[in-house]
Amino acid sequence: MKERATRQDGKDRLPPGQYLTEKWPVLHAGSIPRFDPGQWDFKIWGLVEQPVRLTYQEFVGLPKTTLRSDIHCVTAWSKLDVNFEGVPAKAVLALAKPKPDATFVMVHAEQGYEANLPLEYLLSDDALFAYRADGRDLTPEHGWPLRLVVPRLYFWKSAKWVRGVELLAKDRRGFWERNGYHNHADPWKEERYSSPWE
Ligand SMILES: Nc1nc2c(c(=O)[nH]1)N[C@H]1C(S)=C(S)[C@@H](COP(=O)(O)O)O[C@H]1N2
Ligand SMILES: [Mo]
Repeated sequence: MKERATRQDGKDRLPPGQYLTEKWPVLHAGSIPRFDPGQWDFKIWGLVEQPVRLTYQEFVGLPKTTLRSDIHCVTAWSKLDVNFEGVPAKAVLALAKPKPDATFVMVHAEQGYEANLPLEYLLSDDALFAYRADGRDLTPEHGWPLRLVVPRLYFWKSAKWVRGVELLAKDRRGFWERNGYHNHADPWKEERYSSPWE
């Protein structure tokens, strides 16, 4: 009974140093990009058998799913049980057939934003390219028309306004990772900050 109460409370789902919020703060570098459905595309390239380019219509035509995720921002707020709707990252990547030596990805978003992570996080069942949250289209400030959701890492890895994925044999640092954030970013290990040379 006690454990159940705790779970409902959400405390056992709160990583160390985080506090719960009901609100959904907006955080990003730069400005909110303009979305032009005729120009928008989504690309997968690098270490793949079959480089892929999808138009917006093609992307939103892919089989979709809904996933309930907790999100943890490095600035210490966490929000539980967000219902994201979109396309499983695993299914998107499968279109390009990653080569066996692909072990890392660089996620590319508008205005040159990049976030790096091990490929296994995108191949796991909880990673989603999302266009809706809690029953509504994502708002522009939360990443419309498409954002990544990787719930097991701090939220800066979940690129908003995402436009593609590059598959890599060797890790390379993304935007925040070059600017003092941790390269790996596991909230349960409090991997918040690091120097670029570490
Ligand atoms: N394209 C892009 N995506 C981004 C960022 C950014 O600066 N640009 N910031 C990241 C950071 S630091 C966080 S905490 C989350 C915040 O997402 P939210 O504004 O939807 O809460 O987006 C991430 N995705
Ligand atoms: Mo963040």
